[in-house]
This record gives sequence, C-alpha cells and structure tokens, in this order.
Amino acid sequence: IPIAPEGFKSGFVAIIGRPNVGKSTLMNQLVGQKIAITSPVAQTTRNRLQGILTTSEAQIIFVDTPGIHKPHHELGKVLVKNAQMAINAVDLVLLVADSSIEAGGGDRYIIDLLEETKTPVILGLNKSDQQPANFDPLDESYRQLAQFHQWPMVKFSALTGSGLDLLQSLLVEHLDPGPYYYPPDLVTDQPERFIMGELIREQILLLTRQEVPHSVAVVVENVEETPKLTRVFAAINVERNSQKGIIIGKNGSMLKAIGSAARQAIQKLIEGEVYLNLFVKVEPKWRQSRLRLAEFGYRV
Ligand code: GDP
Ligand code: K
Ligand code: MG
Repeated sequence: IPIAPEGFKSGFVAIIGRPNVGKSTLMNQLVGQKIAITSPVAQTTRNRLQGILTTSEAQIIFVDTPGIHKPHHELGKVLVKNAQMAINAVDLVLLVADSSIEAGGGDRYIIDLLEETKTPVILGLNKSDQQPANFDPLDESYRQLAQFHQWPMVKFSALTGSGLDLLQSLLVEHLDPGPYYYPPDLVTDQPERFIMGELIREQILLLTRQEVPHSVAVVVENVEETPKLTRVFAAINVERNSQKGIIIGKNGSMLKAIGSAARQAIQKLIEGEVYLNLFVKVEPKWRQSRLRLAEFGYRV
C-alpha cells in the first residue's frame, strides 16, 4: 500500500436506507464495478460489503448494508444489528432515500437509529431519473428533514450516474485527511468466491417466486482453476422441499436458467471462461440457526 500524499483524504462511509432505495446500485456505480448484487426484491443485500473508491485525492470505503426494517427472525436481527454497528463504526453516514416517493414512516425507524449516533450524516436522494416532473421533494418532505437535522443533501441517479460527481465531492469534503486503507486498485474487501455466490443468489432473486429468495443461501464450496477455465461448485441451500422443487423447476429448467445467467455474470467478474455446477440442498430453518448463519457466511 503506497503512502498517501499531503492532503489526501480517506474514510469509511456507511450507505444506509430503507430496502430498495438503491444502496447497492449506488455503491456499484461509485466503485465502477459490480460487486454488490441488486434486485427489486427487498433484503437482497445480506452481508456488510465494502466497496472501495480511490481517486488521486481520496480513498472512500463504502459500507453497503442491508436495508433497515424491523426484524422478524434471527437473520433479520443480525442484519439490523450489523447496520447499527456500521453506523457507529464509520466516519460518515450516507442516508439514501428514494426521491420518487415522499419521505415517510419507513424512514422514521432509520432516523431514530441515526439520532442515537454522533456520526455525521449526508442525505442522498436517489432515483432522480424516476421523479415526476411536477414533484420536487427537494422543496418538500426531504428538505424539511435535512434542514431539521442539519444534514447536507444531494440528489442523483445511481442508475444513470447523473449527479454522482456532486455526491462524490460532497463526501470527500466531509472526510478528514487520512491514509490509504487498501491498495488503490482494490474495489472490494470481499473474496471473489463470496461475490460468485452472490451472483448466483441474484439470479435466484430475479427468476423465482417472491417467497423463495428469502429462504436461499448460496455457498461456493469449491473453485478449481485450470488453464482453460474456472470450475465453480456451489450449493443452493433452501429451507423446504417445496422450495427445492421451485429452484430446480420442471425437468430442471429453472436451475438451468439460474445457472446459465449466473455463469455469464461470473465470467464477467473473473474475465474468463467458467463452468458452473449448482446443487440444491434442503437445510430446514437455517435462518433461525446462528450456527447455520455463520456457516453460510453471515456475521452473527
Ligand atoms: P437496495 O435494496 O437499497 O440495495 O437497492 P438495490 O440497489 O438492490 O436497487 C433496488 C431496485 O431499484 C433495483 O431494481 C434497481 O435497479 C433500482 N434502482 C436503483 N437505483 C436506481 C435509480 O437511480 N433509478 C431507478 N430508476 N432505479 C434504481
Ligand atoms: K434490493
Ligand atoms: Mg442492497
């Protein structure tokens, strides 16, 4: 890791917000690579995941967190606890909201959490591309919220990238001088294997029925590299036999579709040929078991 030049700034920024406001999409855009999976399904993100952005003037380590909501089971509790820990451990919080809808009750739970911390907050209004022309939340609910808490506010679209340069300079402005925490060319703290598993889970989220994805944990059990291709062996754990049936699909058609799309995503990630072998396991009530949560890679 090089020594930072005079005036170089660095720090950790937690990306916090309700499910589906675009936290993971934003982190991917900012670091310029797909390291976090995204989908229209809430609770797509389960693990704390760092994305690293290094420029000539600063290094920002983004901490992507699962969307915050009231927990209903052990997995949910672990997710909220990790988000709370992230808030207290970072230099800055980027609270992301969906600007295409008004500030509301869903944000309240998070704002209460933020009021308990001393970490400075910036309010980011995402999805500016989706905002109806006659509705400007900068003049409405969000501005009131930001003014009340004295939070700087910035509006952007994580999807199109518009406004992200402004966001980036605002973040740098609020960071203190500091060292490189990671080598300048690193974009995430996660091992490639973890991201491979996530890319498989992303296809399950996108392709299967609503109730199935939340019961899925993917574990990449083995990766073999040969001169020609990389072989990836991954287990898809579900909680019930019926879910196993859905994942496999008629004559294996669903598993085939998942595998084919995930294989392409993994090829993009590693920039090479991939052979992907998926198998489905039934692991009853894994979301209730701290032991299984840990085994499946969650910080419990
Ligand atoms: P997270 O749950 O907060 O991490 O949200 P995701 O990043 O998974 O995104 C949730 C959904 O919102 C996905 O379907 C994204 O494609 C979509 N999304 C994210 N950012 C934007 C944006 O700026 N504009 C629009 N139109 N959609 C977005
Ligand atoms: K999501
Ligand atoms: Mg996410």
